[in-house]
Amino acid sequence: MDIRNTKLNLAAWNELIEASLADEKSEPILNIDGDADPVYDAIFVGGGAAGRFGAAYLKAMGGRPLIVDAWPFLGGSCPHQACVPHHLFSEAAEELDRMRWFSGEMFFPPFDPARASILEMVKVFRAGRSSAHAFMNWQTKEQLEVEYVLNARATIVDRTTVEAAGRRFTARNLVLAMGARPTKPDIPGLDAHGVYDFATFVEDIDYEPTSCVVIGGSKVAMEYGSFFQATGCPTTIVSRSPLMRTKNLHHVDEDLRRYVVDGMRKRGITTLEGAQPVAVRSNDGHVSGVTVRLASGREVELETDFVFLATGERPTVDHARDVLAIEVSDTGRVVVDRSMRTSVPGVYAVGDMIDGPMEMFKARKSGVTAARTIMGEHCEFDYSEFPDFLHTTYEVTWVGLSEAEARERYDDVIIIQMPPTVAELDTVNLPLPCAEGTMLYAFRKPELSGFQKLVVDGASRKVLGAHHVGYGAKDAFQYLDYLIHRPEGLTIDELGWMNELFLNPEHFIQLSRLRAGRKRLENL
Ligand code: FAD
Ligand code: KPC
Repeated sequence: MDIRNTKLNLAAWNELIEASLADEKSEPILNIDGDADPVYDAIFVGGGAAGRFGAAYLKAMGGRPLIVDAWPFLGGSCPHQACVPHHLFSEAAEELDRMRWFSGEMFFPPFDPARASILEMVKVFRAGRSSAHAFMNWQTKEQLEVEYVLNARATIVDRTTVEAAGRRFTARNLVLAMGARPTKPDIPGLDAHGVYDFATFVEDIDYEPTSCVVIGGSKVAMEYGSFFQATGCPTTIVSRSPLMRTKNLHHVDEDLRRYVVDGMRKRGITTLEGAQPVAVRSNDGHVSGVTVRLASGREVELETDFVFLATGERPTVDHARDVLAIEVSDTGRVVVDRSMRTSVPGVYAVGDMIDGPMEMFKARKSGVTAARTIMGEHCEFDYSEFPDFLHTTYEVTWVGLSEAEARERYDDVIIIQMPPTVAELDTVNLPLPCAEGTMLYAFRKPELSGFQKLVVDGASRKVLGAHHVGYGAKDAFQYLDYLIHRPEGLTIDELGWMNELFLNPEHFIQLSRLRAGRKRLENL
């Protein structure tokens, strides 16, 4: 279907996307300028966050990009199967958590678990997700003026040629932006009905689970496990590593970790750490349980009708590696330099295909880095340091060094913390942090009101790290990340002289101000 000269509105885009998704034989969607030079500056294979942002930037700089995507929409896995459903489920978990703790108190009705349906939330997501897709398609065509071919799998022919929708496209450069897909662990029994990963969960689940076993200890395991438990579906997480100690999370502070993981257990989640799933059992084709080898070596049988796999993702590299012979690391990531160049001249790789965190900031900025490099700018992107977050029923946010890391590197580490660690002070009853988003907890269930820690180098007075459990701090941490990683850093004096919008989610500005007057800093 050629839509080049048609201005579809959002409803029309929504309808076209839904119809294309529903019909395997649906036509490709072409937005191609047939009058322009047939050789593009770059073809982006994949129009997720990495490909879409790269293409938009290249166009903004005066280049001519083409995006090819197998899905009938742009934006990729984030709005279709990953970040957006994750946030929907995590927000539901937060609401449900409050409703359960305050069931029948104040204005809260008695909590009715029968109304907290996992299946219903998935259906809410499925019914609404194409609206964002529709906007991405409209914006990319009408505002960003990027050409694309959608609903068409690309075949890479060589480093300048791609086939899609029965046509051949050529470009001076190729940008691989094909993302990653969930890995399937090597456990017998995973083919049974009732076993899902994050992608098949939103696509296929067709019944209401009554209990859940999550396999894996990733962020996705903690996030989805917290949601399942919050709906009233008893959940067990089976993880080889302790939660939040998996190797792809950096700078996790131990006090923050303890608050988070204890909080999950307090809410009824069973965590089996150091444990290994041995087999998934089924009955009449539907999953009935998981055999698990515990850290002690003893095997136990967990009864369940729902298994959720959260064992990570692997980049989609096979096709590009086979055709182009690009270098791929042992971990399955395409090897690139800081400008996103692969080992093959003129071929770039971005987003989840390359090393580093599989996160949106890296996807989008790596796409932009490739675009700027192609357009002749010197551009390097170092993603070794970054702020991070996850959800349980809380929003958990951190940036910079943990306290332990800081103590390894600096002699005079100062901690500003709420609630503070003071021997024999009954902080369990302290309604602090009395922060935005936790006010009801602060007044009625003080121990649920979150945790905040700032790590400072006493000698230079520079902030080294910040750690937060609560709600609404993610925004601040994006800017803190920038400030503390500047060459000049951010001192406690500068932080304490900022203007807080009281009552704020994290109290670091006002707490810093209480200490900044001292020549020799002390803990608070
Ligand atoms: P994708 O978005 O996966 O795009 C790849 C595109 O390539 C797809 O559209 C695909 O159709 C296309 N493609 C592949 N092969 C071909 C081919 N041969 N021809 C044509 N097209 C092809 N990150 C955050 O920052 N915040 C979050 O809250 C967050 N939540 C997440 C929750 C979950 C459950 C998961 C799994 C991930 C989450 N992430 C989050 C990570 C984030 O989703 C990814 O890092 C990001 O989407 C990667 O973008 P990408 O463009 O590299 O890949
Ligand atoms: C909600 C939302 O922003 C949609 S997901 C983003 C896809 S993209 O802008 O291509 O990174």
